[in-house]
Amino acid sequence: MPTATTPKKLDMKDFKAEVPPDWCPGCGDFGVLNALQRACAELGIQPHELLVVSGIGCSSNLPGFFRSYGVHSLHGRALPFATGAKLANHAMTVITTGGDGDGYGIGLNHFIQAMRRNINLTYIVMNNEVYGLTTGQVSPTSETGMKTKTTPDGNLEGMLNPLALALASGCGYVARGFSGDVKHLVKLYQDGIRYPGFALIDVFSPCVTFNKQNTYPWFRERVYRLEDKGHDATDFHAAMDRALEWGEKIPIGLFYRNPNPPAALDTQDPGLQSGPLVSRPLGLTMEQRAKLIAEFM
Ligand SMILES: Cc1ncc(C[n+]2csc(CCOP(=O)(O)OP(=O)(O)O)c2C)c(N)n1
Ligand code: SF4
Ligand SMILES: [Mg+2]
Repeated sequence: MPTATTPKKLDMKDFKAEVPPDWCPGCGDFGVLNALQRACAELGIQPHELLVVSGIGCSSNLPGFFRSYGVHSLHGRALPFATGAKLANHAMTVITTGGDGDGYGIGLNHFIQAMRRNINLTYIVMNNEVYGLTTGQVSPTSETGMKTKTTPDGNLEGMLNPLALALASGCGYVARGFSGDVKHLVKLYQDGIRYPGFALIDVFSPCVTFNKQNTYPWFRERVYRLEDKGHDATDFHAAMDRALEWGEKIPIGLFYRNPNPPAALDTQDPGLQSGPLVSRPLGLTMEQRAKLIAEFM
């Protein structure tokens, strides 16, 4: 029988912020947000137990539209910020969100380092293969030949492959979704949040305003679900083969889940074993605290 202290059953409205999203009508990021609200509600995570950290970009505006603790940090710096927050309070569920430019461009080194360190974070990248917020420049995931504001004669560079990079960097949960398939995305998020280590969910999230190449119909024609093809997500080499697939057909779903997840950094750090740092007494007097705050202000 429910008591006054029994947490109430959540639904996605509990994760809706007062501010409605201001993305362009039809932007893929709506599906990403919607799926995240549903995933968190179904997992029963309370908004106060959750932190969502982003960088800068249209996609990185997400924490403003999501009811939980949130940080809209600096371009490319969401993962370092989230790492610090997780180590300060490892009892908190920490989700990082952002765009392809944010995570795979300016933030690429942080992306690799976070996977190598195996911090227990879930990283959701709204991959629209373009810089949306700054009005349509080429991104590391733009296709070769793609015409953008900065590549009017076509992109000469090769595409970055985030999934292959994640596998090679030791990421234990590697998935890709499509914002046109929200139900599928909810499951990928839930499994990623439950995974006890760094989890990447790259999401095709079309920019309807500045990417006229990788549109909803373009993706709908190509994407297929790995689970419909009998893919074994515990097989690292099979995952790498699928991650390299790009063309007429493009896989989405769970590419890899390490069957023997290594211990995440926060569970190993000796300094964290007696509980989250934020719950421990600082051992400072009020005067010492005031002095420290004054020094850093
Ligand atoms: C240090 C720094 N460099 C550049 C910028 C300008 N800037 C803001 S968002 C952005 C790209 C955003 O692209 P992406 O991360 O793919 O997000 P989207 O808008 O496509 O969702 C850039 C270059 C910035 N804010 N800070
Ligand atoms: S510019 Fe593109 S990414 Fe930004 S809100 Fe509009 S459709 Fe979405
Ligand atoms: Mg982008």
